[in-house]
Amino acid sequence: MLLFSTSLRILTDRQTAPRMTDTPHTTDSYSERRPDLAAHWMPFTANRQFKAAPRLMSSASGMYYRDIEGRNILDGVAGLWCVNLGHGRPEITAAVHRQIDTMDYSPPFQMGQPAAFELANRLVQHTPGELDHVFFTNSGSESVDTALKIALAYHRLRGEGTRQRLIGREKGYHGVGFGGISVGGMVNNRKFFGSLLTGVDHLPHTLNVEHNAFSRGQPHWGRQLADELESIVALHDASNIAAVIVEPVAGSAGVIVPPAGYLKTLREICDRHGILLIFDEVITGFGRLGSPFAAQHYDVVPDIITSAKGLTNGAIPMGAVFVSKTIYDTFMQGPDNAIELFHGYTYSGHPVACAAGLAALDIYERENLFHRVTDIAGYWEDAAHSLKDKPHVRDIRNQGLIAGIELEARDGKPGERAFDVYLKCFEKGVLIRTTGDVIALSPPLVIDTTEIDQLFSTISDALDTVR
Ligand code: PXG
Repeated sequence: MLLFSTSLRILTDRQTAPRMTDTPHTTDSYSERRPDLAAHWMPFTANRQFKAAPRLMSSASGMYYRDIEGRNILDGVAGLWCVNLGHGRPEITAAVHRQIDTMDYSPPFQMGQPAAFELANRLVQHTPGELDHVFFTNSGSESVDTALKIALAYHRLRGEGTRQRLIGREKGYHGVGFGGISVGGMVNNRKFFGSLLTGVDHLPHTLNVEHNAFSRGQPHWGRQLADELESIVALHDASNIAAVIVEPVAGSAGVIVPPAGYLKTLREICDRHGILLIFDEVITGFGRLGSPFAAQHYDVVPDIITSAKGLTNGAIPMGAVFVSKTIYDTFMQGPDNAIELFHGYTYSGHPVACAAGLAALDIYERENLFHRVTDIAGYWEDAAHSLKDKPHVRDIRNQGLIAGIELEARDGKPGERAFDVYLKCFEKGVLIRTTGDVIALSPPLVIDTTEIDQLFSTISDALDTVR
């Protein structure tokens, strides 16, 4: 009897529960009220400045957010480089709802659930070369740490356990785990946190405004910077180097596009010395450059790709690390009952994240969004470079559906001018992102030309008014 009444109650709740898609603007929702801001320590945020003048989003649909004041805000950055399909895709909402309703969680160690296998099989249809195995994580940072650990363990399994050095690049961003900040090259993300991983070295970054200012797409100067890897190999000896990790296009450091030929040269040098090449595609993956991955766009196949963000359209946290068949097979040796890799997360391949990933992948495929950027990249490039003669503009860089507009810094106050532009754009209903004095743009891949015009004309007006 008790059982019967419980299930009856659940049924009734289900029947009367409002559908999520019907409720984004209800006034009794906590998302509409201004909360007490005290307790939340916000990430990568000037907490005191923000809390004195908060910007609070309450709903999102398509290309637009709405904030709690009811203002529509064009999303020029796909949330944070992640909402590639635009906001509020009903198929993703429905898939997440269905999955959480059917099975909220199941442990990923020594057992599985079908969606993780299905998602892995579907994803590797879009990866380059022989990158046909997937390890699931919950973020880009975890993907990076996973990739670095796989690289180290791979060499050890092959009897080359001296290959322990990891090579990153100046200005690189690989998330915030200790592995990621060690190979990363953004000083503020490193300097507070002690001695980091040992045995890390860095390539020089490839940003050079003197040679390459206002390059459209890939700059022509700078391929030779990849040769610096040979110097690093000469210094440490290849037998001590496990992997090189780079972002194909650096995002967080302010949009740094690889010089023509640079990534190919890195690949050649890695091949020559048995070093694994890892592409961190957390922002370049999932259609951002007009191919599923930057690896295809640049025609350079790495040994490992790290990803996250666009994988689930940002709806549910998830990351994925793609590894080559060679790497996977190296682990699949020894006794069948031995765990091959002592690594994983409670939420690796979480069923709800997998459901979001599968629904997102359906949309990428059905709407051809892995390739859509090729159609609009030219318009995007022209629109970005139309700001060339605006006040304070020092450089404009672009690739795929990414643009970076670098401003001259105010004397002694780096980042302040760009942040003023950010605030002005927000007031005018456009969300951009700034990193230092670079405005970084990366809208959802579904942006149309009218919205591109709105984005750049708002920035243009803001540049005319900031001092
Ligand atoms: N690698 C790369 C290349 C990234 O861009 C990460 C790793 C870490 O991902 P998670 O999911 O752990 O945050 C990122 C994240 C920005 C900005 O400056 C970019 C990211 C994160 C925060 C801000 O636009 N990318």
